[in-house]
Amino acid sequence: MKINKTKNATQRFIGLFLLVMLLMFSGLLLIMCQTNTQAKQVIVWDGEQATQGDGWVTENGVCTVKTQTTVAHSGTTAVQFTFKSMDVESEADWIGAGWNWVNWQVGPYGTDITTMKNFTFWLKVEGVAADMRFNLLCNGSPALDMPEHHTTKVPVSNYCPQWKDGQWHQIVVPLADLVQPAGFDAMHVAELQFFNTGNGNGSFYLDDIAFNASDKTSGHNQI
Ligand SMILES: [Ca+2]
Repeated sequence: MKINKTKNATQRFIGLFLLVMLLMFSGLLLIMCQTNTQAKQVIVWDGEQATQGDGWVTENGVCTVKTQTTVAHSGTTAVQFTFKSMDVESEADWIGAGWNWVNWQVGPYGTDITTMKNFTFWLKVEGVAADMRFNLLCNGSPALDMPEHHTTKVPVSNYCPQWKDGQWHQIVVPLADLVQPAGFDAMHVAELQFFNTGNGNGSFYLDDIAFNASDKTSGHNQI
């Protein structure tokens, strides 16, 4: 009888020990997964957690770029670029803007994208737009906005054909498509530049501007 009691106690101890080990292992796996997920994305502007930023607009049209709290994808804040072509007959009357998330600091300021695979942002369009093309700009010293600071431009429609339907879409662009010229500093990327490349009268709303290292390399998501 005493032998059986000892045996049962030993079995219970082993069972409890295995259960504790299983719980610890599961917890460790969960932490590793969360850490991995967090490491795969860097949000450079969302208006709520990442709030530093300022914009510019071209002068060949009536346009503004600013944060506002009426239309947003996350939280209550998004960037709004409003545009109205001055010459409705001219397709060359493109107008554009930029959103700089280091507030124009010149020098080694910006986002290191050397380990990232995609550039992503959420976009909603109101009114009439032609085509939206965009590129990234790296920081530079002593002058900003030099030719070597610009990636190539890509059209949103390549990644999201229904981008003008008035809904929010997440645009996912492989960084390989945004070709970096010689002299581009991928360790200090600081600005998104975007253009309505023709006649238009409306707004682009942008939110949750980010980079990620996800293997999903192209396309869009919709809410
Ligand atoms: Ca937001």
